[in-house]
Amino acid sequence: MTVNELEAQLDTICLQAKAAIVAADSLETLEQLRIQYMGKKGPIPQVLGGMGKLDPADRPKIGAKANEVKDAIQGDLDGKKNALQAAAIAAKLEAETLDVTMPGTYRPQGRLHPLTSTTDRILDILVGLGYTVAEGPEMETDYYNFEALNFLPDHPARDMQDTLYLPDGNLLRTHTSTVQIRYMENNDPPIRVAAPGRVYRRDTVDATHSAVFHQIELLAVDEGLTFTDLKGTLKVFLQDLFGEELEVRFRASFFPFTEPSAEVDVMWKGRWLEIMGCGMVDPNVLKSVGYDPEVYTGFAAGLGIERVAMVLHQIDDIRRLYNSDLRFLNQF
Ligand code: 2NM
Repeated sequence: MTVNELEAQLDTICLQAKAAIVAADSLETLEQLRIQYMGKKGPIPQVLGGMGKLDPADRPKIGAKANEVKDAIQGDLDGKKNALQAAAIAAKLEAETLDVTMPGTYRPQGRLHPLTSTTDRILDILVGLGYTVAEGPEMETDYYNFEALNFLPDHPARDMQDTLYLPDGNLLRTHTSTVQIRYMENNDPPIRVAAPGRVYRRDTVDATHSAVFHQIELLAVDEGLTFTDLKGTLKVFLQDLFGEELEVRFRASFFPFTEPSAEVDVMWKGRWLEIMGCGMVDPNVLKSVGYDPEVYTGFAAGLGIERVAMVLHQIDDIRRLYNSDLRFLNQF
């Protein structure tokens, strides 16, 4: 081979390499080209190997030419590598762009069930009056549901027609007074306690009756509490719940666990509406929890949460509160 032929070979290698680098479209392809053209087994060392038969005076010329070609190819490899890396970053940024003008994902607004908001509202008022909130089991014994509350053994409410009995002889509580008994057993007077919760009656369901409904009962036991304290407490409570100007009246009634007992009516849209039951806790009830009725007196009252919710929101059928119809619930 002559000097010219070797130079021509180096020029060809250089042109081929440059063309291949321009065409490379990924960093992987570019790395393969680097190994192919710049590696020890590449074409340039091969050309240099062909210098053996050359006049020693011509060898430096070819050596210098080979170095020029290597530098030119390396320069192109570096330039292309930078370009491909920049393009990769630009593509990533483009893909990750957040378009803040896109419409958001629609999530329907949740809200409290009217029974929940009514319960919360009533408990807020009672807590404001100094009452503690207490809860208890829905499955109860005859003792907590009836006996401790001064129901005589043959009281009609104990009948299977009114109360849901379980096969083991226990029952589903018919009022949350059970919670008051448990609370009195575990706390000494003075006490102020409010018991919200689900209660069960063996009732035929219609627009105003449900076999499962909700009650809040309140109980205060202290030295010297009188019917006057009961009336004042309930009047303040009801005026907070229904309005400052509300007219309230008490009518004599009967409950096994209170004596005297009364129904509480409120004047609402021009008529008297029965809204609560109440009374002075019967001495027998105080005795059954170990309170001395000669020292302590108490008053208690109970209301149905459904009834309050129905009055406040003009709901005509109690069943609307249970069948989870969103067209109804969305109105609250
Ligand atoms: C009512 C009406 C009158 C009441 C009585 C008691 C207890 F446990 F102290 F005896 N708790 N709640 C009571 C009294 C409940 O609901 C209509």
